[in-house]
Amino acid sequence: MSINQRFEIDSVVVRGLRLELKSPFTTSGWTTTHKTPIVVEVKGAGISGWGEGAVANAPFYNHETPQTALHILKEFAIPLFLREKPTTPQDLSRLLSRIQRNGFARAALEMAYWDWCAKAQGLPLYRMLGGTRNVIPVGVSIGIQKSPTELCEQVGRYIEQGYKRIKIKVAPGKDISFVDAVFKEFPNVPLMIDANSAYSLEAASVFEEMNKFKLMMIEQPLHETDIYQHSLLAKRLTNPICLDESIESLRDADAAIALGACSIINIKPGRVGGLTEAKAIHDLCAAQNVPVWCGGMLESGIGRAANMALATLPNFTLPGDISESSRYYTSDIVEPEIKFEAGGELKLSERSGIGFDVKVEALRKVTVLEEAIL
Ligand code: OSB
Ligand code: MG
Repeated sequence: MSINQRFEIDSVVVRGLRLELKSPFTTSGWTTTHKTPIVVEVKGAGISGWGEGAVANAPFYNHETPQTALHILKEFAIPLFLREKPTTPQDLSRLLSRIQRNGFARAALEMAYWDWCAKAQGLPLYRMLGGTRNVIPVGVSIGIQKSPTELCEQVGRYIEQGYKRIKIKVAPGKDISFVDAVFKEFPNVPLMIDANSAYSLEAASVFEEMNKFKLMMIEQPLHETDIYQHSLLAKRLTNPICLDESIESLRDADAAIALGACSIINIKPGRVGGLTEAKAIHDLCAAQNVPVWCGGMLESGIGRAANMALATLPNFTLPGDISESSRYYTSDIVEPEIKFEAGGELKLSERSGIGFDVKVEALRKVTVLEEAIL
């Protein structure tokens, strides 16, 4: 594979978007009614590379917000990129690792450069990343519902649409009865739960109670900095623990695995600072027999397409949170829309880069802020 050897970028455009969700999405800690990603466009040689910083609207998932991502991008990440002129996305990733944390901000630029470089080489992003298949299985994430009955209605709907596993959000008081209701109605459903850091170790006996269920995994039961506490909890559980918020880097993944804090990892390229770090975590997990899957952040098609590419790597053996565009949005800003090839399966495009076109007019309509940096 030839590597792009010249830096040919003329400008970087940052945009703040506002995308209305079809219906509110509720986790243990917050409700989202609209999504506000930061989209980066890297321009040069007649090519646009696109990357989405899928930050949450408020600092309830991790520390970042759209405003902090903009700040980091404009004041630090983009100036470093334009000054140092890295010729590969891996070099850019290394350069950006000088910036502490702020993964979503770094990822927005890094992912845009992956897309640009893949397009410059005429390669699909998934092939450039080293993907080994062009069809990926996906699951769905269902927010906290008012009652177990309403949750079961939703679960039934998504099973019918073909999703290959169901994830339900849980919170203290909205946990065991909801899981119980789902298994009563759908005894064989591949089911997992996600607590988004809502429990303390002291309040974690509810997860021991869940030893009576066969869950695919329990995602992020404790606080993001509770790596040690997760290792204690894991010893008491029959269901595997999967970490999301706790893993912001390869070093975190290494420590969590070594401590026995998790036996599965949810990799979100945004949370870990981009596709290079995501791939490094994937490789470490593969070597340690820790399965991984690609998480989601209610992305637009830009972020979703990159997540699809990442999920073609061989150790992504579990269905990812990469739903169809229509799961969250009435229309997407990419074409074609992200849609199942068959039930619960997404097929990668053989076109170069992320494999989808950004719809200029649709993008303009949802852009609330735009700035070019030269
Ligand atoms: O914890 O995985 C999470 C959405 C926003 C923030 C955090 C999470 C989620 C989801 C939905 O679970 C994933 C998706 O479908 O994009
Ligand atoms: Mg999660």
